[in-house]
Formats: sequence, C-alpha cells, structure tokens
Amino acid sequence: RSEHMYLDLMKHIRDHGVRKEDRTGTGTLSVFGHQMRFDLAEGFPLLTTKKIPFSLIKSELLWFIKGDTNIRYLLQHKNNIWNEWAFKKWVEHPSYTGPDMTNFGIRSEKDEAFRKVYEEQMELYKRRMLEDDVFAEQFGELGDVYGKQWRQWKTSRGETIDQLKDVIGMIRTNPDSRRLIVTAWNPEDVPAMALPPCHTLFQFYVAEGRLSCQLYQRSADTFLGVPFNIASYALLTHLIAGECGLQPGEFVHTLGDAHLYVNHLEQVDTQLSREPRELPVLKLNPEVRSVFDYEVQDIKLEGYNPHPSISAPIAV
Ligand code: UFP
Repeated sequence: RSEHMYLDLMKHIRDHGVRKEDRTGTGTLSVFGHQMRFDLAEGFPLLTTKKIPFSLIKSELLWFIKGDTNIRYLLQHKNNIWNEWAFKKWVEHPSYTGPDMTNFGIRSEKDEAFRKVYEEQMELYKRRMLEDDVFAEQFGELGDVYGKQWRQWKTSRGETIDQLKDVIGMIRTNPDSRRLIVTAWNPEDVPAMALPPCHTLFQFYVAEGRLSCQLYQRSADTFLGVPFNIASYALLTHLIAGECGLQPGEFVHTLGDAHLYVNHLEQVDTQLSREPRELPVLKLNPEVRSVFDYEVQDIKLEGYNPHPSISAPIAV
C-alpha cells in the first residue's frame, strides 16, 4: 500500500541514517538516494497516519501552475506557507520603518517578547498585502520561485519559455517522448536564491493510457516536507492527466538527501505507531478543461479520515 512506502522510508532513516550536520544547525539523520512509488489508482496519496492540510497543498499548487510568484494569491486563500520569505524582503527594505526584525525566525523562537512584536508586524504586513494593491505588487513578490521557473523561464537571449504549457503540448502530441521534462534548477540563478528549488526536476511518462510522473527532489525533510511534496505532485499528475485524456498512473518520488531532523524523532515514533487508514479519493470538477483554469473549489477530496496532526518545529 502507498502509505507504507512513506512509513518504511521514515523507519529506514531512523534506523540506518547517518548523523549529518546541516545548513540550519539542527542536525539530521540522513540517507542518500531513495525511491518511493505511489499508484494513483489506489487512492489519493495524502497521508492518513497524521492529518495533512490539503487546502494548503491545493492553493500552493494552483499558484505555481498559474505562474504566480506573488504571495497575495496565497494570502487570499488563507495560505501562509511562503509568508516568511516575502516578509523578510519587506523588513529589509529601506521603506520599512517598524521595529528591527533582523533574524526574526530564530529570535522569535527564543524570545517571547520579541515573538509578540514579530507576530504583530507580520499581521500588519498581511493586512496591507491584502488591502493595498501597490504595496502588494512590490512587497509580495518572491521572484525566482517555482511559478516563474515552470511558466516563465528566462533564456540568455531574453526569451521566455513556458515549460509547463510546452510539456502538456508534448504529452498530447508525442506521448512516447522521453523528453517530457520540467526543470526548476537554474545554475545561473541558484547562487542568489534564498531557497534553491527542492523539487529540482520532474518528468512525465505515458504508457497504456496512463500518465506517470517522476520527481527528483534534491533535499527532503522527510517528516514535515515530504508528505506535502507527495500530495502536491500527485495532484499535478491528476490535473495534467485529465487535460490530456489519460488516466493517472504512478507518482515516482526520487529523493537525494532524505533526512529526518533530530528534533522530529519523537514525532516519527508516534506516527510509526499508527495504523494507516483507507486513502481518500480525489474529485475534480469535470467542467474544467485546462489545468490553467482550476480554482480551489474545483478540487475536492472524499473520504479523508486521518489520525490527528503531529506538530514539529520547522528548521529554517
Ligand atoms: N524542504 C522539503 N520540501 C520542500 C521544501 C523544503 O523537504 O518542498 F521547500 C526541506 C528540505 C530541507 C530544507 O530540509 O527544506 C531545505 O534546506 P536546503 O536548501 O539546505 O536543502
């Protein structure tokens, strides 16, 4: 069953991972090179051994697909997962005159008084992002994120490549192609990026009327990040299969540095003690013809009945 692919990986890293220091200073157990396969006909691979907020996965993926790189769309959908990145740009800008927010991530974890001030500033920022068009345009923009790489890849000749649209066209016209690839990794941009793409590259494959997708993920926070990543690419595969008149096949998830942060190990044990339940089923609005036209209400899950969520600190 699908979910065991994931649970077995966590168990494997916990029992056999090597202790490895990392950029965030947290410390990890890590393995290099691992592959999971999810047959999408079995059900939608959203974990049931802990509750995962599917609405966040949905609005983030639609945001990528639209080629949007401004967090305003996410805020309008009550999705806060990219806020810190945009907020950082705002508080480092000369026109920001509020209290000093240097290193707000680490400081708000250690200093309760600062945390209050930070949360207040973040609320102000979010409100202004939603109410002030000019402010939103300038200070909600993240620049080089997936939406840009997928839909508006800039070439050295000043042209723009719409990788997602092109790959959908190729799936339709030349499904046997072995070149059905979208890449987010641009070596020219990487040195200047705060967070170089974790989902580095994905490839589609068509056989027997089914569309499969394989993702190469260079770095995988197995407890917190990977459950989101699996569901996001499974959803993308469903949407594109629908547009191309194909059935969803497999999602193949290939990981580079697959790690568990050492401050997640207790949570991992809790999750591993739980029994997976029936997977939910994805329901797409059949009226929507193109992946570019979906809105959040066109995508629904039925029969999602997970164990409770398990909270864990995120390493930044
Ligand atoms: N990470 C994920 N999935 C994601 C994402 C980040 O697992 O979709 F955006 C994790 C991987 C790693 C950290 O723990 O975030 C990125 O750090 P680094 O760039 O040092 O690999």
